[in-house]
Parts: sequence; C-alpha cells; structure tokens
Amino acid sequence: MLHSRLCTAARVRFATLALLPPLVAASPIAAQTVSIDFDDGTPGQTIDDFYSTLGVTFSHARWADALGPPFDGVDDHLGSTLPYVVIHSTSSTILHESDPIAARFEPPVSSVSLRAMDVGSAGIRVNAYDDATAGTLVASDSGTGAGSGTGNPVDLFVSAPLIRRIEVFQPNTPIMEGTLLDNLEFTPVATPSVPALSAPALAALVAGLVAASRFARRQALSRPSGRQPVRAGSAGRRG
Ligand SMILES: [Ca+2]
Repeated sequence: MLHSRLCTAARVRFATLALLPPLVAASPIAAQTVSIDFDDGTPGQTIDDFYSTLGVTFSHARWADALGPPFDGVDDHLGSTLPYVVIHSTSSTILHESDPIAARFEPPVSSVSLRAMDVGSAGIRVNAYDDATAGTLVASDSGTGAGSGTGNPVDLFVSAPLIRRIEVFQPNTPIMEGTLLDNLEFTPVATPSVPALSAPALAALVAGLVAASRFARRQALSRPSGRQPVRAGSAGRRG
C-alpha cells in the first residue's frame, strides 16, 4: 500500500514537472559579431589591449596611417577602411612567420575574418588555434598575389568550434614585399544561458507539487484494498 501511494505521488509529480520545462529550459545566448575597422586608434602606437572590452587583444600590432609612410605607393591601401590600418609593431609591413601579428579572443570565437592589402608574392596566411599561447591548429586560410601586390586586397576567413588565437604572417619568406591588415570581424561562441525561475514561476512550481501530492494521497486513500484481513483461528477449519 505504502509503495503504491509513493509510486502514484511520484507519477503525478513527474507529470506536473513535465508541464514546466518552458519555465526552466536553458537556451544559448545569441552571439553578436564584432567588427573593428581600426580607424579609432593612434598611428605609431601598439594596439595591445585597446579593444579588450570587445573581446580581443593583440601582440606585435600597431596602427598606421594608410596614406602616410612607410607605404611606398598611394595604392597600397586599396581595400582598406581609411584612415588607419594595422602593421607589425617592429617589422612594419613585413610579417615573419616566426614573429607574427597575433590576436587573442576572450571569450573564444567560432569565426574570424580580416582583410590584407597589398598582397604580393610573399602571400598572406592566418592560422587559428584553440589556445591563447600554444594549442592545436584548428583552421587556416591564405592568399597570394603577383610581384609587390600593389592594389591587391585579400580576404581571409577561418572558422572552427573554438578559436582562442590567430596568427597572421607572410608564408613565402618576405624580404621587401610587405602587406597591411584591416577590418577584423569575429563571432564569439554561443554560451548557454543560466536558467532562472521568476518568482511567479517558482510559486507555480511549488503550488503544482503540493496539489499533486494531495491528489495522489486522496487517490490512494479512496482506492479499495484487495486484501481481506485474516481472522485468527478461522482459516482452513471446517466443522
Ligand atoms: Ca581601417
């Protein structure tokens, strides 16, 4: 009897809870794509954590005036947003693989795009990793051009479930053929929301459980028992 009552109560409680998932279900927070045109900095200064509130910090990157020195022609900037672009903090427009421009993302991102201008025979490449300092290569993209690449912009794009860092460099042993970077975009990975019950939802949940318990108890008490009490001394005796 006790087991039967408990089972009935449990079933009714479960049925009540089954009606409540819309109140407690967690859904991912939509990720907003972040766009940076680098036109709000100061030429000559390193970028570092200037955009950290947007979720990205840089190594070996500085702002440069797209129409000023050290660029050797007015067409170098074609494809950029003016007035500023990004170059290496010490090697200017030359991006060595051993000393790349790096960007680190916190929170991690699922995709990154950027534009390289003046891409020539030295090419341009972006490698994406799942760690801020080391990790595994999870995606890459590259492009190339002819000669010094004047007036040749290349769009790069990488995507992976989790990207924490990218490195950008010229893969074909740059000597005097440089490139400029601009227009970074990235999309943070969607994060699950923390489910929270509002006060009315919590009150409804408690009321539902109490009502279910009372209902189960009434059902159990009103059900006729299938077992008759045994009277001592009467069973099995015949006159
Ligand atoms: Ca720009």
